[in-house]
Amino acid sequence: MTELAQWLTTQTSDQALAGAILSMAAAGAELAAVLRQAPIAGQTGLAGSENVQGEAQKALDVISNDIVLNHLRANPAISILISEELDEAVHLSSQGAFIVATDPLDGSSNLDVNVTVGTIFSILAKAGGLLQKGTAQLAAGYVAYGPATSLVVRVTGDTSVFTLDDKGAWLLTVAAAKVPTASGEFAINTARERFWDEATTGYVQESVAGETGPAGKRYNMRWVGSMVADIHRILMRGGIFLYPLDSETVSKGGRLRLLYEANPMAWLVEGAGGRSTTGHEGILDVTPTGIHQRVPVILGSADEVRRVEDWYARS
Ligand code: P6P
Repeated sequence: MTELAQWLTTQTSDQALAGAILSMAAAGAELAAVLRQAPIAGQTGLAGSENVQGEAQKALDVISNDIVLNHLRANPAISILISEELDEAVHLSSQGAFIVATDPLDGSSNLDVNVTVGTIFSILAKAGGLLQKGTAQLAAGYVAYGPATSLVVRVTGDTSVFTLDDKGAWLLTVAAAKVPTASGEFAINTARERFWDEATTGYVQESVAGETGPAGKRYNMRWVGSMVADIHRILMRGGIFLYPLDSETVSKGGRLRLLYEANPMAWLVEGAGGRSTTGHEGILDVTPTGIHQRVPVILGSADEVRRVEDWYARS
């Protein structure tokens, strides 16, 4: 089976970029081993600190960020790290050509109940500065710590999936992920219905109406509460993920972060033939205003995303 380093030679001639991806993959492999033992090591509790978002940090949030930081600090090609767990961007190397934006442990509130979590990353050229559109990404990926440990990564071609074997090698298991254009599965936190806008309400009501409504087909609903888990399902079998702007999140611009959640996930999903939107523009077209900026996130099967866009166009 093809290993990650070999696959990277078919995706880019930039060995430093390949090396940056390998550094994130190595951090993911190290973190996978830590997570497997965390309940035994008593590391699933709170760290007693808050991140820049004002959210209580889990011990593993801090440990994950340290593991990523150590791997990136050891790679002179990485100039700057932007992390959900760090208030400011961290300068690592003056001669490095790349910026890495990461959520080191997304969905960490699920750790106590042993549900899949992940490390999400986006790689940008340092020359473009900290606030670049998602279309400027050089590569993006995530590590999903689930029944298997998966690395999903895209440079500018296919979105591919690697699985960590018992010797620590990343083996190619899906050469080109394809998000089915049509789907009968939506992912949204329906407990937030009272905050939704007209477009979200309209789309969900149409979907729930199933065969009896305008969608004319039956839908199912999934919501893990861990973006990496929900997006991986969508990449593998289709569906649509919605964390739209609502009356409670509008003051912050949304719930999920642009640079290290929305942009990398949109890069991966669009690389697999899916579609992404904030409701009003493609996620990758958003011009960032801050490294921790939040945006509405709607992405997945193209037909479903277009139905949501149609609702926004009408509302
Ligand atoms: P809610 C996890 O905290 C996260 O950032 C994403 O991984 C996940 O999709 C979302 O928040 C869950 O949000 O409001 O359902 O708890």
